[in-house]
Amino acid sequence: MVDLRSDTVTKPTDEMRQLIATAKVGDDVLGDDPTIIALQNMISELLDKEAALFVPSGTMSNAIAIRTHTKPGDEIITESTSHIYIYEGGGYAALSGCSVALVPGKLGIMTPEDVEKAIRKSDGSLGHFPNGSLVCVENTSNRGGGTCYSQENLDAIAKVAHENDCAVHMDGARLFNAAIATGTNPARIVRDYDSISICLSKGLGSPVGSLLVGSSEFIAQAHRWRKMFGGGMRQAGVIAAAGIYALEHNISRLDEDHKRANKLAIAINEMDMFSVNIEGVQTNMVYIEINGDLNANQVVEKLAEHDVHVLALGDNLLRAVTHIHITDEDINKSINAFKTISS
Ligand code: TLP
Repeated sequence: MVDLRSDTVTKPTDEMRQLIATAKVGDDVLGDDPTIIALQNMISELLDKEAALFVPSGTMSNAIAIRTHTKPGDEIITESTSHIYIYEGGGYAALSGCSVALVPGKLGIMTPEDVEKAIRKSDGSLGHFPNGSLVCVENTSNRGGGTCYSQENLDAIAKVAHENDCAVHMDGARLFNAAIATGTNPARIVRDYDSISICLSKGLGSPVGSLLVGSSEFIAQAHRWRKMFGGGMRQAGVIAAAGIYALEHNISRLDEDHKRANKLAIAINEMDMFSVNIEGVQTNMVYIEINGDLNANQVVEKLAEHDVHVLALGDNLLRAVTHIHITDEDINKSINAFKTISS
């Protein structure tokens, strides 16, 4: 089975399972799980920030970040196709009491000018406006196609946010894909960001877990919100061990996923029935538009007959994502399956 539905489908490899089996654990709610402490220290060092918090998921990590940075009645500013807006159940509203100002993006990427335009302040508005207090930037942008922000743009957005008394959070679920694709040190990418969420359970191949990273003060407050959201985990060193393995072994290999996604994108784009915006294929994702009579669900079913699995994300839109289990052979098999349907 070639499973291109998401990079979240990855399963721990034998080497990773070995570390899971032998991990030293403690009670992390009491603060004494040595493996979690080691993982949190590792990511803080990697991103050159003071502290980090291990959490169950990327969604919870973003939710905790939003709750920590804002007050009920505030507004968050984010791109119109961001995960925080589309795929997190409206958590910013339900869990943080925030409204959202949406910024249009090109392939999911915002400009600092558009971010500035979207920031509304309660002060000076006769109380008409909510208080924009947090800018959220997704890098890579999932719905943008797995696209990367330029460093100049990231720095400028952080500057605009801070000049307008907003904190700036990065949903870096796939930050390391961005780092590898742009050849930039991850610490440099997030230098001006107040908090960063990274996912261990996507391209990095861990079974569970995300990390929220920031200043010691921010993480101390986030720790309290993690408790209230029910995200405190006890002997979770068993999954943190997988995270340590992932950070040590699975970052540099992301380049292979990017090359395979590129090959798949170019081949599919040559077929009459499908088109891919190649400009948007910068990391491990391929968004495919269907031009023929079949809709996305029908194409998904036909591909499944060839044991190739992708996600339908709209009437005419498919997504294929490469990851650690996808080989060159799998890419060839997928190209052939698409060809059969297209012909
Ligand atoms: N993305 C998943 C789905 O939820 C859409 C996927 O298959 O791509 N930020 C970004 C940018 C994400 O893409 C995701 C997951 C998350 C946050 C949430 O992570 P989890 O699934 O751990 O809550």
